[in-house]
Amino acid sequence: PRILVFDSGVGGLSVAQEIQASLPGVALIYASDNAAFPYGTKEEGELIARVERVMAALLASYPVDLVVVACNTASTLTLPHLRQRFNLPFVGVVPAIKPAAESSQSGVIGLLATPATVARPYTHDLITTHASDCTVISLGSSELVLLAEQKLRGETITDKAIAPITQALLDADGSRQMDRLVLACTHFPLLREELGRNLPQRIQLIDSGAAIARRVKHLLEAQQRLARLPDTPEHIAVFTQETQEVHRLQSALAAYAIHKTA
Ligand code: DGN
Repeated sequence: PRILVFDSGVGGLSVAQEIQASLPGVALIYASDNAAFPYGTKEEGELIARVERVMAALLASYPVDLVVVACNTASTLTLPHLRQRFNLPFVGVVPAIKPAAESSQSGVIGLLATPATVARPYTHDLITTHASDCTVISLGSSELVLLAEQKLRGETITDKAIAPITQALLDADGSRQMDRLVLACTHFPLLREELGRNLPQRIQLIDSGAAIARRVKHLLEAQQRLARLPDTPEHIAVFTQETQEVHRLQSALAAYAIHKTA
């Protein structure tokens, strides 16, 4: 089987990594819509149209068994449209508010996402449904998305760059009770180390990657697609725009055994 893992940039690699760990024999097509990066600042109608158009082009070139929309910003908006238009299973990545609320001892959880995801009705519904008895401290950051992209291009991300963001969360949590932080943008687990270094130890970072990998495995099993898998499937990466930046990603992609196509 082949899976398409889709994001605006490199954030979906945090999800691709979890899928590779749980399903080592499944081939991945990693698709980055870098021509339209970042998604977090796009108007809603524009983003829906963009994602549908790019998805149609990708699926025409790369037939796959399942699509993972490895972007919270796109998933919280476009999934119903994609499911209606394409006859294929779509797995979306949405904020891990439920596990965070369930495991929090203090009842105070943080939500770190793009400003778009923080503002989405979908996200508010998740909070009402799963965290109604919690205090949720939300912070939207576009800066962190850029920092994750820079890290994968080989740059060092300093505490000086991260601290203003983590400090804003801590300031909002004046009572110092937050004990879970939902990383609700797929770029952010790529900065897990840097974020962790700048937050007190009591705050556990929670993302959706492992749950997505479980869901993908379950769906492929149900379709009986997991028999006789190759030992080393070929993973490829495609970009909607060829830029200098894409070339600088080569070694990061190689670390995931993903090869860029021309
Ligand atoms: N990786 C995307 C997400 O999970 O929301 C956001 C990246 C972006 O385009 N802003």
